[in-house]
Amino acid sequence: MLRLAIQKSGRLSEDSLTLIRECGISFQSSTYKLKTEATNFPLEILFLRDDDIPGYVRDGVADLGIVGQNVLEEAGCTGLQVEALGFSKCRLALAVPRGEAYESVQDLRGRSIATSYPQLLGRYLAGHGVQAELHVISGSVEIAPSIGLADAVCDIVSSGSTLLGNGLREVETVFRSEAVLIAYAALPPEKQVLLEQLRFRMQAVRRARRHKYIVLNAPAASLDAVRALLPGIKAPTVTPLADAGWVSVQSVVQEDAFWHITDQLRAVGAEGILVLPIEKMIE
Ligand code: PRT
Ligand code: ZN
Repeated sequence: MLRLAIQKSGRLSEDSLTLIRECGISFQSSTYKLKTEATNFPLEILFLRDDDIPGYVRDGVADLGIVGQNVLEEAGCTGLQVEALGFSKCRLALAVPRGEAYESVQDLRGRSIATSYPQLLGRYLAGHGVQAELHVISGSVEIAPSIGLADAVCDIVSSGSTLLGNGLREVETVFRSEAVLIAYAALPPEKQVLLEQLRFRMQAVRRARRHKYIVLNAPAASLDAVRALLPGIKAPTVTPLADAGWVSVQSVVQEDAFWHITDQLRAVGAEGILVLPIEKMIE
């Protein structure tokens, strides 16, 4: 039985639960339960504060965990990462009051900076040869300059609206982060096998999210041009339509290139284009 620690309630929780469910793993969860067992995979899920997850996995109390890279790095546990998961993307950034002149990180020499990430920030500043005074606070970091606690802040940013709402301007990216799967370094072989099964499923889910299934009609004369645009996993499926001179083409296309490719497909005569989500994708 694998024991996986995920965040109980916060920004990682919902996406972590969705990923596990999309891996075909069923379990019951409720707000009050701090652990649950899957019904169709040897997996126990623990619900914890995200800050506690790296330590639990480092010490082998949990076999696996899902946590932000920012928390993992700050805890000094980077070596535990086995898989990037592509959600909860954010950055740890330095910000200064909006009206203040700022040219480079050298301007922070001797200034005070409020943060919950002293390790990551300390390493970044040392890397730039800057000595500053760090005020370590555990939350509401963005308020620090306006109440005279610090000259600048270093905190997690995703949309940037919290900085904006507190009269701050983002000036440097200290660290880029996303959710990652982490594992105990000394998993016994039988748990290692289960971990590989879980990773295989997670990769299939993630690959599916990055792709779409596309079905279209095209003049047979355009088939070479359509094939060049839609190489598919191996090759597209091509079937003749009841109308002579036309074919139906089915293939897979990357989500981020989709609109660009669609424009090009239309330019070579494709029509009746259908796009469908893919649930799992195994190459
Ligand atoms: O209770 P627990 O300790 O488990 O949770 P927490 O409050 O420590 O963490 P939580 O749930 O806020 O965040 C969990 C993880 O989500 C973080 O460690 C990051 O890896 C990731 N993440 C992604 C974020 C954000 N986006 C984010 N925007 N974590 C925090 N924020 C906060 C940030 O601190 C700031 O206050 O949101 C605000 C900024 O957001 P924007 O959109 O206004 O820029
Ligand atoms: Zn936390």
